[in-house]
Amino acid sequence: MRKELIRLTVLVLFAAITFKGTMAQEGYVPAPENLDNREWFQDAKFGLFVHWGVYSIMGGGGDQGIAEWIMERKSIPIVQYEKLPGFFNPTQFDPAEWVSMVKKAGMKYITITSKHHDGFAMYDSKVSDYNIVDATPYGKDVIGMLKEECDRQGIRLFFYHSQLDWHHPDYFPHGRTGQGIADRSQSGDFNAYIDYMNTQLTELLTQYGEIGGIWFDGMWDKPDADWRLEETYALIHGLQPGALIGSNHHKMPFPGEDFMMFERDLPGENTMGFNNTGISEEVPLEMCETMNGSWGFNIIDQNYKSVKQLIHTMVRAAGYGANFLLNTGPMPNGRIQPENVDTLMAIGNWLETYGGALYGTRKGPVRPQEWGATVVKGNEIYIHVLDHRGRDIEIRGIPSDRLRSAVYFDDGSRADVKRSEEGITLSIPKRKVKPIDTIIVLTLM
Ligand code: FHN
Repeated sequence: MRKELIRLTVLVLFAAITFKGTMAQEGYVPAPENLDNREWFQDAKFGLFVHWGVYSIMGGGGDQGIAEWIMERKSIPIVQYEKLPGFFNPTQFDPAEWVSMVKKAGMKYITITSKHHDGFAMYDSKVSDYNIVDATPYGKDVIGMLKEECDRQGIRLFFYHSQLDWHHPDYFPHGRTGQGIADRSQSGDFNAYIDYMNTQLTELLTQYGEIGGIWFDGMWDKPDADWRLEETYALIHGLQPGALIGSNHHKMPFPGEDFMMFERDLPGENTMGFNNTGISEEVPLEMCETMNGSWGFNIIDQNYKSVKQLIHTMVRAAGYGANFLLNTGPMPNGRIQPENVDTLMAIGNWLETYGGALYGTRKGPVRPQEWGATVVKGNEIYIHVLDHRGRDIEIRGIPSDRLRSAVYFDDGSRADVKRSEEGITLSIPKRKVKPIDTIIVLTLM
């Protein structure tokens, strides 16, 4: 009887939050703390994306380009895939080590998969046993452990949460992916699935204190389905008004979304073919990128991007006003690949010297160009020359009539900058060119 009463009270509370939230969501007006967090987010510039799940055990199964998608790419039946959690025992997971690494890399936040498309929850979920605490020999809530450590070391934690689910029986009708997984249910109530997802989100927003936000992915699987977005977003903002919501749906942001992301593309540079919907001027931006070609751990993928390449992408992203969310796929033992650690430490070293020309900035007056990018902070414009090629650089769009001084960022020596009608011309002598990024600071009146 008492149990039943508690259950009822929880349900009523859940309904009340949802209802209140739904009302509040109409004509969404971000709460003051949400607006503050948007500023924080834009100042932060650099975060770690983490794709970690039971799929890491398979390490891509010997194929390039497969990792967290292995269930669908190899058409593994649910009943067989469900054996994976039984082998997942990341005894070497050390959240303190992860978070220290993130700090040394100069990153300010982590976005980790709470659930990917395989439907497995990497945290202590009460609504399903298909989670790390109930279904693995490890039996510990890695998300909770990571959150505690993030709080201790001053790093914000976001959750990547997949709306697409190849495992849940009510994720029906099926979307365009996972068609080959033979034993998926052949009927189901999609509304019940959304209820389940919202309950999991409620857990994520109530079990771990204040979080950075939710990074949604997977709506593209069923673009025409009724995802009840308003309700989900209102639920999240009702529970944590400051939490930032973003969705990788490859469309312009919907009401209730607080940032816009671009997958493996600089904003507007649609090399992937699906990032072609424009760039929002209303909300902060973020681009995510892999260190090799995989999101989850892939044991054969050695196609690592160089430190220089990654820093260049980060700087260009900043030139578009976008954060850089750089991914790692931890190994099944809980450790981060040493190759990734090395890369992150090298980026961190660079940021230690040059971070002042990046953190806290906003996009510059000139869109990124082949030679580099510009960003601004207060009355300073930072010109990041990434590709010098030994020639003068003409930059149109700099308000040269307001130019007070131009110096090199690293040693404060005078830079050779000539004003022109339309902007400036920069001459950088060879001895001043840096191997990664030559930065000139323009101070305006
Ligand atoms: O399918 C996912 C993929 O596994 C990964 O999570 C990336 C990260 O941006 N997003 C999806 C594809 O758009």
